Amino acid sequence: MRLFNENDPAPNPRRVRIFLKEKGIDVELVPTPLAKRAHKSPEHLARNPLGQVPVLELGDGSHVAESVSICRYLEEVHPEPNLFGRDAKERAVVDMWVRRVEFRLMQPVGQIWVHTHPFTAAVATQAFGGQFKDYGAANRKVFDGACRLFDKEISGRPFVAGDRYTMADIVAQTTFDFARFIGVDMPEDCKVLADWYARVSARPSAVYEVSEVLMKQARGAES
Ligand SMILES: N[C@@H](CCC(=O)N[C@@H](CS)C(=O)NCC(=O)O)C(=O)O
Repeated sequence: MRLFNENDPAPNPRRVRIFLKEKGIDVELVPTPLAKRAHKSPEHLARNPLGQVPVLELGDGSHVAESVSICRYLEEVHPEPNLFGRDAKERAVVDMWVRRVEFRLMQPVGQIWVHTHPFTAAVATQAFGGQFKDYGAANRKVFDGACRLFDKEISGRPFVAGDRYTMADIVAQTTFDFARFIGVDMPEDCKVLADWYARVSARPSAVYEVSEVLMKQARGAES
């Protein structure tokens, strides 16, 4: 197996790398530098027509894209430690929280990134004819509201989907790391969420390799 990968701060390949570390699975990482448009090369488009990373290449040469789908495959072939739920109910609850993170938290973060951040101005021009800055900025309110919902919902339990670490924590952690990178912090009153974030960030799998210089540039960038 090989993983077509981009390094931090890219949040989606990071989900898979954290998952691999938590499972103790060793997979060859194939650099696919977004800055060099490697993800839009004909070779990569043949692996994933959406021209995105991560993509997992299986032993038979076929490919699976979408970070959560890749992790589901890895869970099937390496069941332990379990990260998607042990029985019907736990699997449903983990899935519910993964979807809530993707739709309620990652979605506004993505809109803020694409429509307000200078790093994505060229991409937005190509995709939408320019950035819709007011729309992007309005998503900060949506993100704050989602943070408060998570803060309330996870109070009284140590992890996003219950009493143990699961895929829902990985998807949430990578979302908050990326949000922080682009200058979007969780509201200060979200104390439960902040405690959870500190807890998952202390795990060995959570190593986040972004230089101080890049972090400062990204967080300080004026939109
Ligand atoms: N839903 C996909 C999202 C993949 C994605 O957006 N990857 C980013 C890197 S973090 C990417 O390839 N961006 C380049 C592009 O969309 O053109 C997943 O979960 O894997």
